[in-house]
Amino acid sequence: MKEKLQKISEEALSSINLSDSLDALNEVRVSVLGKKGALTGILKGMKDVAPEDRPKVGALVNETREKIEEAVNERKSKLESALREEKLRREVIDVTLPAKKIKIGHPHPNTVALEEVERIFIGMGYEVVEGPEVEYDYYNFEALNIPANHPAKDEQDTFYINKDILLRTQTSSVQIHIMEGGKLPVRMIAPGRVFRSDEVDATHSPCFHQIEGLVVDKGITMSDLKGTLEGFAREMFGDDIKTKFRPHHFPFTEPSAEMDVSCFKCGGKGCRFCKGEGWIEILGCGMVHPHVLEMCNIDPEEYTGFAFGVGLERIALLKYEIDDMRLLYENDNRFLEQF
Ligand code: 2U9
Repeated sequence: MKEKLQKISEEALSSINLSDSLDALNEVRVSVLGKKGALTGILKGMKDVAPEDRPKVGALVNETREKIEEAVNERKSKLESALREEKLRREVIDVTLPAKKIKIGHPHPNTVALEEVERIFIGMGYEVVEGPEVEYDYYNFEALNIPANHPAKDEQDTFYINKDILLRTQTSSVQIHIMEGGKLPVRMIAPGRVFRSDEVDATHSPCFHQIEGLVVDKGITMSDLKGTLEGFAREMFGDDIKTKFRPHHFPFTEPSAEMDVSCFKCGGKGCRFCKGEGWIEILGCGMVHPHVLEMCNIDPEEYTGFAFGVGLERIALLKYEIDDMRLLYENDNRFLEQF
């Protein structure tokens, strides 16, 4: 028995010293001290040992177990400290390396254009008002003189949540909410995201931004509209530009017009930028339709108003001479960094 234990002990100690990883060491430990291990096997065989020899053999087995456990623990702490040292060597930080440059972002061209438009209108006493992007069909269409089956509903096809609720196609619904509030006079702009089920191309996107304006007061005329929008165009595109109003049609304004500015690249002679026209279309506008005022409980005999709408992306593209709207949404820093 003594020889058997001696053999187990020698083999175990040699395997322990040869273990080169914690896993290998654990395998050795289990093979000797585990449930089915060699030493445990000896303990299980104690019943076959003569009763008078049992205390001696028991003491010998315990001694061997203690020796092996001690060797395992010693080897374990050696392996662990070697691992720790190796980790420290691998994770050494070179404090002399140059630091990574922190890239500082800057406003998106849309934001720069929006802030410029807001600055100009705030300067003229306008309030900036925002409203919900998810709207009732009533506020987006009906209240703007676009009843069910009106052809304008086709041009402004959008994403419907259900038959009464949709993603707004224009920010005009914000003005309707304000007029319904009944606080007159109104002098406001409503910037925000709008949605249309349009295919993406160089000039269209299913999601873009508008800035709409509304003035309602006693005695507001088309001259107020022209003077205000001419003033805006001069501040935005330069003092030398001329403006031109062309008759147009919108269901929510009567009369309606589109405003062009003389090309600020060529001064109106005609160039690649204005496609040889000498003029660039900037916005749509008109006198608020009496029916729209009536639907908001405003008496069109007492109050009149004008309204306008500009596409924010259109302003940003013109301002920065960008020829494809998609570039504004790709978030490619190499592009955005230029502005
Ligand atoms: C109310 C009454 C009237 C807002 C207006 C336009 C003309 C217009 C376009 C500009 C470019 C839409 O984004 S775009 O395609 N908008 O031409 N918008 S008048 O008229 C209103 C608004 C609110 C209560």
